[in-house]
Amino acid sequence: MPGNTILTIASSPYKDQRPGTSGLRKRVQVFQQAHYLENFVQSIFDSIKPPQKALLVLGGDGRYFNREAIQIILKMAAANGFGRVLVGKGGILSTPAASCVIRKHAAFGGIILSASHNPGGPDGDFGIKYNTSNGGPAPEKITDSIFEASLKLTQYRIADAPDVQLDKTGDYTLCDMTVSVIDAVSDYADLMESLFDFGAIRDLLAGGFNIRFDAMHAVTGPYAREIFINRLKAPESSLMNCIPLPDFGKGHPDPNLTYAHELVEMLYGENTPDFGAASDGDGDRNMILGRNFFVTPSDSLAILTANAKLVPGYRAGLAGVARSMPTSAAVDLVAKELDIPCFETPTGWKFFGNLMDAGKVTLCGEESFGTGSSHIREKDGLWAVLFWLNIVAIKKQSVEAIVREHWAHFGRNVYSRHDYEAIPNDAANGVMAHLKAEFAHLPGKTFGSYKAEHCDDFSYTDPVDGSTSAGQGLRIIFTDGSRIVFRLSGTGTEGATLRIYLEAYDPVVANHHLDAQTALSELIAIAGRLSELEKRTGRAKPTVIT
Ligand code: G16
Repeated sequence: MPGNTILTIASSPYKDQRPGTSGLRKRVQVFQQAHYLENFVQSIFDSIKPPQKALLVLGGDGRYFNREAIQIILKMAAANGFGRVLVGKGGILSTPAASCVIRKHAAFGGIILSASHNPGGPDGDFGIKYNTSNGGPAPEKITDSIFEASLKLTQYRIADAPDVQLDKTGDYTLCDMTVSVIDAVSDYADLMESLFDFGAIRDLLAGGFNIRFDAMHAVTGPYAREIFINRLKAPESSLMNCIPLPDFGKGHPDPNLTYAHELVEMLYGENTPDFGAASDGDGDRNMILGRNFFVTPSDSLAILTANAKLVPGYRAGLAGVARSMPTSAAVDLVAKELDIPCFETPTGWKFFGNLMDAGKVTLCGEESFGTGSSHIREKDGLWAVLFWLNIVAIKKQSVEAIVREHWAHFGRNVYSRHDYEAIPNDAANGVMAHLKAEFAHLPGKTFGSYKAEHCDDFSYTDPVDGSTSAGQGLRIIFTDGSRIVFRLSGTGTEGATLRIYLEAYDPVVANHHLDAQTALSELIAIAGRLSELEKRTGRAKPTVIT
């Protein structure tokens, strides 16, 4: 009879369930194949081996297929011996809120359903990842073991029970398991209020500082309303696209200059708001804009680090900072001045977890619009927005003035990323193989004003557990510290995405007004020539420039 029966369903492996940079991301139709989601969830449970009656956190960014997936996972959790699952109301939790809830309730782990900034809807993307008890994305040794388990899978366990209602908070029973439907918005907003000077931000806004926050019809809408409208008393007009929709209003919930164009158009021109910000599908990314001014994520990390003493939660000082390898070295210069350690990790937030758990870093960030701190173990979009507002409220300067002052003091790490999306895999692999083969001849060679000094394929040894991650991106480093990095993305769902990261250091204030593409034009041309990109892929220009 439905309600109590645990079913064991025979299944066979899918061969493509290797988690990427951040969990398993595929087209919705792939996840809708028979047993596909179930296989992966069982592989998670088989490899993490939860103790009986363990506590799990579950939620997603609300995209298409979220609800169906939540019900399946709840029934599988019940069948796999979990005692209680904390699930976000409506099945929704932002990624930072999920991390916050895992930590606050000392859960065994959490499952987050999201394909982040990738589009949603029946023809869009879906994703799933496992976070460990520290609230952070599972490290590689766990994602590897999940993949191994997926290749050996023969069956999965699921309760034959009715769906749990998710729209009202409270406790419900599913077989022997309790499902607690929670509203995580206030937990998360409380955490933000404990870190930032809400009084100073409230005064800034009351004084007429005009902001726009664009939730891109994704998960942060309710969190933004609670924080900006209810707690910081910002006017209603401060919020844009704050109703979460399963297809993100047919948008691409990626907070960058290309996809957040509605906000960008608002911030560029005459009489614009003073400050603009956006976050992504699951709320962990951020973009910061001033009037007619874009703050690169790499600069943002450096500026937050340099000004952390202005923020109550960080006034006591920073243990250290970390950035992913392709992120610019702007933060390194600040760390040097503050005399704190600076770590360079591979791309992927999971690499910051050990450093934060060991108390080695407080702030970390990536060029991919991610910034965060040890308050949780995920990057955190609204946190970055509040950090900026806190700095502006204390310094009483515009965003642009704060950035220019920073550049004048530290020099400018001019930076850009060029993405070539949906390239055939063979062509993308061909570019990488060709570059690697060239590496032996490059050091010492001159290209216009640049001389190659060192080339390698970045490899990282975790200073905490000694694990090594090789093959993390091809670097060409020039004698003046400028760099070109080539890397294949681990989050795309169609063909390969080749990312080219370009960085040049310029201490000369008179050059700081230059547009990044202009300032980097010589490096861009060198990257094209060395990689034979156009010849090998047929692509003359990038799909997205950030
Ligand atoms: C994920 C990871 C980030 C990573 C980004 C881009 O972000 O959590 O650490 O920087 O992908 O990765 P890739 O260059 O491999 O595509 P998100 O926001 O998509 O979860």
